[in-house]
Amino acid sequence: MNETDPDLEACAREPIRVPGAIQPHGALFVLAGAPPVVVQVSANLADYLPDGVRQDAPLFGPLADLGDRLVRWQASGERYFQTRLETEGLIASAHRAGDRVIVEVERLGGERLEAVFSRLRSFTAQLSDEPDIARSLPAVAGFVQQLTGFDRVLVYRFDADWNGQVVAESGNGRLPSYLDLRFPAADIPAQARALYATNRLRIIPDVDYRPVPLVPVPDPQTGDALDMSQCQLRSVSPVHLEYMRNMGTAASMSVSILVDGRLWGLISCHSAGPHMVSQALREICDFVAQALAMRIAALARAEDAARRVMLSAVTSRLLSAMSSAPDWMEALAGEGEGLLAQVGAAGAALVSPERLLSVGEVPPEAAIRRLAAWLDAQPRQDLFSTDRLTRLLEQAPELAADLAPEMAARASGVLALPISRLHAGWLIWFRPELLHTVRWGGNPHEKVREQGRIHPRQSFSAWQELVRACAEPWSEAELAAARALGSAIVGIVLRKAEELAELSG
Ligand code: BLA
Repeated sequence: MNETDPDLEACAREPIRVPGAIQPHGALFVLAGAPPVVVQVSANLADYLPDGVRQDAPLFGPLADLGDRLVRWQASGERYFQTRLETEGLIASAHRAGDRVIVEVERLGGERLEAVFSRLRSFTAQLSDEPDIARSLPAVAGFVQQLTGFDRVLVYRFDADWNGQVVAESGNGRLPSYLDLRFPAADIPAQARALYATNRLRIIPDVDYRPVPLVPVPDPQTGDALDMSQCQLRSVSPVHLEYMRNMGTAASMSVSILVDGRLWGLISCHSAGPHMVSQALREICDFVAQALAMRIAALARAEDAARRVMLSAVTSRLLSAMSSAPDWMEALAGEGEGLLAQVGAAGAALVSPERLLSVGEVPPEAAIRRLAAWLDAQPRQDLFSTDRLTRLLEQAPELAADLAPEMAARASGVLALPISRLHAGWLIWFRPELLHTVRWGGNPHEKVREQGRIHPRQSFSAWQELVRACAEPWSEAELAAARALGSAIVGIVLRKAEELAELSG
């Protein structure tokens, strides 16, 4: 599934930042100028604030004090402002949108925050004790489910192509399990992902809500649509509401997990019936997602560093074996396990015009020679790698007949290193096909069309897709280890050639 598909482009063009309406679990007004005057309101404002807000006027009466506090906040340069309106039983949050200030109000939740904080304290201790990412995720899903009372809480992780997989789950059985299911990238289109990287939390307490329009819908002074990117009450894309109904969920909340500025995944929560989570508890969920994100970043860096140390130890062992032996190719092939460990491969071959030495699982000799000849004919590069043999064969259709059937199983992944400046010499590592069965939440190649508009899938039953001729991708650390070995080999080969020249000269 790719994003140049016209239907999916239409999805990605839906202007979700400017719906001109809110969800009804709160109300909103927009201030402009100094002293600030109310220029737009949500049509339901009187349900929340019967007194003190009138269009084209400053805040007055019971809200005059809020007006003063907002002016002081604006002068402070802080990004957000939040305050309780105790007598009204509301919480007000303000943020800037261009030169406008948007104020959103919601009812205060009844939760006892002291109890929540003591749970939060033991949760953060638990999170920092978990030794790896995999074990941190169920803890997070469990904590968020307990905290919010959603029927099902998922941790959803994006891959490099923005497809996603449910990697942890905590539920009460009321909704089906989605654990391990994969979902195609189109389910969360590009503009939604971009928005979720800046506004980290969204809630839809009732999928059947009636949108409440802004009054007036465009800005009365500029005629512009109100940019609601950072609003908590923003009305949601109708396509997505339909998707939720198809999933059998009446309420959802999702929290972005941003690792080093990139959307790593979401904590995605659902209930079968309408379900609201107070502003304060939502803030705590955002805090939990950020704590998890920091933990993921730290663990990933530690795992990468440990891997690099291990790989460089392997490199030194290979080098010392090579430099002390009379025949360096023989010596390298003799270090079978180390040679494979260098990049985490299942097989390796050393190819020169005269010889072919191999270790582990490799394709037949004729196929290796064909591949080396093809590599020789390519423009010189310090390394060639692919984790998809099919992609290599698209680049090199002339190889397909010889290689495809034999190579897929043993050599879906190829990493090739030139080992001689003089003649055709290659060190080629191979990885086997990762014939993994991928369970998709709905067929990603199926899309339902009606009257020219694309609809989210009706079916969420697991659908099986076999990923053929794909290997585990080569990591940055492994590519770096291959390069390090490559330049060391070239050095050793040169030195040996010089020694030889001295001896004979
Ligand atoms: C938004 N789609 C979303 C969101 C999620 C998903 C989590 C964020 C809003 C929310 O929290 O509910 C998708 N939810 C999932 C997935 C899982 C889940 C994959 O729980 C898996 C477990 N959606 C489609 C198609 C289109 C589409 C075909 O399937 C386009 C035509 C659109 N999805 C779409 C849009 C939004 C969205 C436009 C943004 C909604 C908004 O924020 O206004």
